[in-house]
Amino acid sequence: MVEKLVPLPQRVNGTEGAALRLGSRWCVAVPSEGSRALGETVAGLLERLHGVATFVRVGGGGDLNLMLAQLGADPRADPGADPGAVGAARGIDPLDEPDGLTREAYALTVTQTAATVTAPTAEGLFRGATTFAQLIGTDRAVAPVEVADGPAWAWRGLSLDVARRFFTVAEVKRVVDLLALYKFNVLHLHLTDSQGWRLEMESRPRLTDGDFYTQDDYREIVAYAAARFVTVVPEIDMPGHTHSVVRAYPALRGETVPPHELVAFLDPRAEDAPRFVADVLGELAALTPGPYLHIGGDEAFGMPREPYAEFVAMSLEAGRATGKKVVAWQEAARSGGLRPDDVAQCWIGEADPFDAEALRERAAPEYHALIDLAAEAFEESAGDVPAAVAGGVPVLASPKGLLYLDRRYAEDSLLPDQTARRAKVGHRDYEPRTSRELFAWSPGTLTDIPADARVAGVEAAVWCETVKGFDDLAFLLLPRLPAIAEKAWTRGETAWEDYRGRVAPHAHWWERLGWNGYYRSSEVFGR
Ligand code: TNX
Repeated sequence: MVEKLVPLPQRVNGTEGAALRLGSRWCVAVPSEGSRALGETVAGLLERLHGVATFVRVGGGGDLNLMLAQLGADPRADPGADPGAVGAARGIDPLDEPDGLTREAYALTVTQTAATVTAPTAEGLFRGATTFAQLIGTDRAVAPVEVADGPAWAWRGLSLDVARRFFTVAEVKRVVDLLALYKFNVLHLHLTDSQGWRLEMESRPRLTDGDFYTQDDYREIVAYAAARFVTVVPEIDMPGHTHSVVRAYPALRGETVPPHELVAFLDPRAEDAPRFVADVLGELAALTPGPYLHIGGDEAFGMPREPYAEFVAMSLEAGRATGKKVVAWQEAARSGGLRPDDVAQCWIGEADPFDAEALRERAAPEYHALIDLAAEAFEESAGDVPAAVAGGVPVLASPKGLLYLDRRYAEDSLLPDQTARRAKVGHRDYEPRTSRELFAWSPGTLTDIPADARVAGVEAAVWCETVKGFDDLAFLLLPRLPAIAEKAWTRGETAWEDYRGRVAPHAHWWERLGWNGYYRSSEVFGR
């Protein structure tokens, strides 16, 4: 059964004795009324993965017992603080000091009579429960085992592009389910881009003229994620990627004429710009219990340096005025405005150099000027991450060569009819890679990140220009996302062959969670 665990825990020891044989109705026991909501979330997960009715009891005597206690202590000796308002939309800071990593640690013991997760926080209990869920066999037996576990990296995220392709609240919840199963703790929502602004703004109603989340929808997503200990980090991407903004509020374009029609940026000197930035970030902060706002800042191609820096400074100030910390794409670090409690998200990587020549050859002539602007911008980006590191700003690793999941697969499919989709889904400018190739790295030794950087953690991204529906999303995320979970959670390196064998049986759970569109990779599932 251990052979199905992804991400692999720190320590797993099989123990003597008979297996735990689960019946036809399961019970999750929680320590107090205050943690009933946590129990319900865990019960729901077990039901959905295994198709067995599961109820919650306060006290002991469950098939799965969740016990709040310091690790290493007798679980009964110190019931600890109440896990509190679990299920309420609360905001966890993945980089919280001093107990960042230990907050998610847990111990799991399975004996012939019951399973018990012990952890000092509700979050740790939840992480341990997801491990238990993966240990249960199709025969409902669990081999006796002792697991001691905790994450290698504090920030383990996925950025979801709901701007290029809108996903319904129910679909985003499905994404959260997947994140929770693999112990991710951040859902970064890329809420705005040139193609659309996807969150209702009471102060600027014209922004949302297509599919969008009402503020209540957004609250619902945040609460659902919080119940699974996933913090939503919402992004409003400015000053570039803003056709949707200037379409609705042309005055924000200011005097500067962008050098290409595919480029749009906001002018910090436009009369309404400061109020606009303060209003949208203010509304976003008010809706977001988590401690971070992402202010974007990427790819403002062709925007002169000075207004770009001014705009970023304006966003930083407005973001901080809400009481939140700020995350920004690496370009925003260039002007030195980020602080040690902010986060710089590093995405431009050596693994995928921007090859202007090759792109020009393939692109129609009207794109050539744009490619040149991009090339210029990427050249300048070399100093971004060193600037962040020099300023003591933690770096979030999202190198696109490894962590952008809008990349086509190179390996064959088990099913011939998936070949057509394989050619369509995923960014055409990226080299296709096999799942195995994408497994060959480790967060501690990324060449794109200076050795003296404070690494916040790892965040994958799935950009959705090529995604036409939920099945396309499933196709890009699975089977690759769990591999990233293993990089982010597991300490030390694991071997591909071993990993492949552990993840292949998960396809059954993906289907149960509504992810039937996953790629039937021959490399992962065998031929
Ligand atoms: C770069 S990553 C972008 C996105 C695109 C993506 C395609 C980043 C900060 N900007 O706007 O969707 O490449 O992979």
